[in-house]
Amino acid sequence: MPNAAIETTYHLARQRYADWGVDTDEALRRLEQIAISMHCWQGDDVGGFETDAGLTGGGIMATGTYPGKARNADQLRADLEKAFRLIPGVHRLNLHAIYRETGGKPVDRDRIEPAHFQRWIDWARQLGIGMDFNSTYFSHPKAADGFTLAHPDPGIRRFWIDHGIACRKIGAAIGRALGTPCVTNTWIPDGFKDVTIDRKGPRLLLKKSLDEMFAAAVDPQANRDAVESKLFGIGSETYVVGSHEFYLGYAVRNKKLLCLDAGHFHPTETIADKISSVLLYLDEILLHVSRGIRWDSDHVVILNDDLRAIAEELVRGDFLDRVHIGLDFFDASINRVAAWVIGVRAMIKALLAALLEPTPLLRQCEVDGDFTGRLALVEEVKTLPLGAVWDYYCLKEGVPVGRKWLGEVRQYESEVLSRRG
Ligand code: RNT
Ligand code: ZN
Repeated sequence: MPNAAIETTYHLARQRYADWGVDTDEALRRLEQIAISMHCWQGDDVGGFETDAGLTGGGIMATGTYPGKARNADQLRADLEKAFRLIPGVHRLNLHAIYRETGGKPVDRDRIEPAHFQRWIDWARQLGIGMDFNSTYFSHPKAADGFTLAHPDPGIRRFWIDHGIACRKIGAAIGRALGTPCVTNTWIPDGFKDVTIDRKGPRLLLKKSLDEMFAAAVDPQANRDAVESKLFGIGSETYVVGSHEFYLGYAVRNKKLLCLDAGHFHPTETIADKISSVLLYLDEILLHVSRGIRWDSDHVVILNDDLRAIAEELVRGDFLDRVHIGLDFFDASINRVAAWVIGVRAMIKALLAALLEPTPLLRQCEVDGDFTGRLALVEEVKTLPLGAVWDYYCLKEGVPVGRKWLGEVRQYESEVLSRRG
C-alpha cells in the first residue's frame, strides 16, 4: 500500500475513533513512550555462550530445529538489531547472565563481573536503548540436581547466592552506564518432580538465600530486583519452591518487584487480573509476557484475548509507569528473528488497542449498571479500524508496514542466517 493511502486510511480511522471520543494522535504519543524489554534468549534457544551444550535442565525446554540460530554474541546482536529495525518505537534489551563475554576465559557464574558485559553495554548505548538483566540458575553442573538457592548443600547454595550478588552488581553497572534503571530478575527452577514430603524446608532455605543475596543496598536508580514465581516446570511438576505465594509475600515484605510470567499459572488463570491487586501492595512489578499452551509456558506471544487483557489492565488502571513489560518466549521451530518481531509487534498492538479504547464510555455503562450496554459496546469497539492506526504508526516510526517486515526477515535469512551452517 502506498504511503499516501496509509495516511488517508489513518485520517478516516481517526474520525471513526473521534466519534467514540478517542484521540488517536494522543494514543500514538503515549504508545511511543512505552519501552518493551525484548529478551535476548529467543535468538539462540536460551543457550548462552558459556559452553556449546546450550539449554540444559532448569525445567524449561526449547523445541525445534529451525536453522540459523546465533552462535556467538556478535551474531546475536546482529539478529537483535535486525528485529529492532522491524519494530516501531524504542525498546530495551533483556539479557541473561549466560550471555557474558569473557574473551574465552573460563569464568564461573559466581565470579562474573560488569566487564564481561561491557560489549553489550556499549552496543546498547550505541543503539540508545536501556537494558535489563537476569541471573541464570540453570544449564550448569551446580544446578543439575534441580536445586540452586534452595539446595540442601550449603556450598551449592553459597555458589548461587554469590551468583545473585554478582548479577545485582552487573545490573547496577548496566543501569548506571545507560542512565536508566536495570531490572534484574531472579528465577530459579528449584522443585520436585513427584510426591513431596517437605514443602517447608526448601522454602525456608530459599528465603534465607534471598535475604543474603539482597542484603546489600543497591541504588534503585541503577538496579531494581525482581523475583519470578512458577506453578510447575518440566521435572518439577509436583512442587516448585518459588511459588506465587512465596514470592508475593517476599516481594511485599522486602519491597522487591514481583515478576508475573503469563505462562506460570494454572491454564485458565490469567495475569491480567493480578495486576490491580498486587500493585496495591507493591510499587512496581515486572511482566514476563508469554503464551502458555497446555504444559508449555513459552510460546511466541500473539494478539489474543489474554494479551489484550494485560494491556487493557495497564492502561485502564494507569499502571504504565509502574509496570516493566518484558517478554519471555522461545521457539526453535520458526525463524527466531521473526519470532521476536511477531511477539513484540503483538505486544505493541495490544497496547495500542488498549490506548484506543473509549474507556470512559464503557466505564459509564458499568457505573450505571448498564451491563447490556457494556457488553454491546465492548463488541462494537473490537471492529474499529485498529489496523489503520497501527499501519500509520509503523509508517511514522520508519518500520515496515503490515507483512512487509516478513520479506526483510526472509532476505536476512537467506543472506545471513542460512550461512551459519
Ligand atoms: C522460566 C522463566 C524464566 C525463563 C528465562 C529464560 O520458566 O519463565 O523467566 O524463561 O529466564
Ligand atoms: Zn519468565
